[in-house]
Amino acid sequence: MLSLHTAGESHGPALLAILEGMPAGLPLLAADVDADLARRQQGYGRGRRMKIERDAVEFLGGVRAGQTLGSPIAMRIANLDWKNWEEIMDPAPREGDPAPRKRAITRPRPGHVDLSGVLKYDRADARDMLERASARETAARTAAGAVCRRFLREFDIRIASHVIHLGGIDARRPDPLPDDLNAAADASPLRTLDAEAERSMVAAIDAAQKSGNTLGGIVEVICWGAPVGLGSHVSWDRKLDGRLAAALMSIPAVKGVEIGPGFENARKSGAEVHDEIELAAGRARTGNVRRRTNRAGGLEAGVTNGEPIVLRAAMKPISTLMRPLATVDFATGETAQAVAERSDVTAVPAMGVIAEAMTAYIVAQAMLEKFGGDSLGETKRNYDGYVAHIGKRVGGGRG
Ligand code: EPS
Repeated sequence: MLSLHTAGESHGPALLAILEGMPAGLPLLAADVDADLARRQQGYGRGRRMKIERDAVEFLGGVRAGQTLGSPIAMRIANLDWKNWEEIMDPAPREGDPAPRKRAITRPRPGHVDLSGVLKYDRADARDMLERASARETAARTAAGAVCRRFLREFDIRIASHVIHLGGIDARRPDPLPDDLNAAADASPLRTLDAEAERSMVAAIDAAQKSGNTLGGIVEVICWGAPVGLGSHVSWDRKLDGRLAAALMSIPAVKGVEIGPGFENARKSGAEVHDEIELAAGRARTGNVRRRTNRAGGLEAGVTNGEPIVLRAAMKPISTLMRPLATVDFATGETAQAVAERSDVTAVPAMGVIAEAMTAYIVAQAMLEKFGGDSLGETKRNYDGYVAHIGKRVGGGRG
């Protein structure tokens, strides 16, 4: 079972990811990972922190001579801002401890972990929680997702995303989407494909910044090339739709996930929603059939049906406001204004890249569950055998 752990605080020395379960023999370069780390750092509306960081991966284990070894892949991403925070984040005790250190936070932000975290973990300084709740952690997930993306590429599975809404502004979705969706989205400062909407979004971000406010939005993630049969209907926790939804929902500030046009489908009748099936020669990976439409978003009963997997993730506005909301100082019990730490106005474009990473991780996990293998060659043989078999199933492979 492919598993992922991350560690590290936002202003600590580094972020770490350990990805276990990748087969041996996968070609893997730091550049494969760094490309996605750089994409995650982009996006109009981010704060000064992104000017400090230059995210780059260091492989600490699991990779040799440009190939995976089958052992846990350990990755480190340095926090360049650490040098400004050593005194505050030092793991060793310092004089004055355990009293709260400088920059202690006792005025919790509505919408952040601050207050629930202080109560739950019984800490005096909300920094003990917020440093880990920070979306900085998603750099480690992005690194792991990049390894998964490299694995999926061996099976012609591609994942890309674009921003379809930001701060009250909808972006038109071109039909068909560009062949290289990520290249087109990455060329936009907001990772959107609608130039007019992009201009309005930039203006909305500038206005929010001026008024000390923040903005949320929605991204669409698409995964092409997954074979029919990933995930399973047999048990609730094996359903791939549920696993993808949980993975996307776990991204900081994501409060809604949709598979295909899930909410719109609920308002329609069955005849308007379900995707009719027809024969399609030359598509062995999908059983030589296809759906005339893809309103299921590539998933039926928690199982991939061979059509593109289409996911949407909705992100609330960032909870650190420069014009703060009312709160209670938990040290004094007095009414106060929430802390206003340096932050971003919006991070929706970055969230799309993180959502791609989480999707890559779950799809890679489902691929390895189905096809297994200790080496990439073994996984490929298992995959090829399955595809050759399902290609012959419907009508004896007439397609
Ligand atoms: C974040 C606050 C900001 C963001 C950060 C997430 O950082 P800082 O507190 O250092 O200004 O820039 O995002 C990242 C550092 C990142 O790499 O995405 C928060 O509170 O969640």
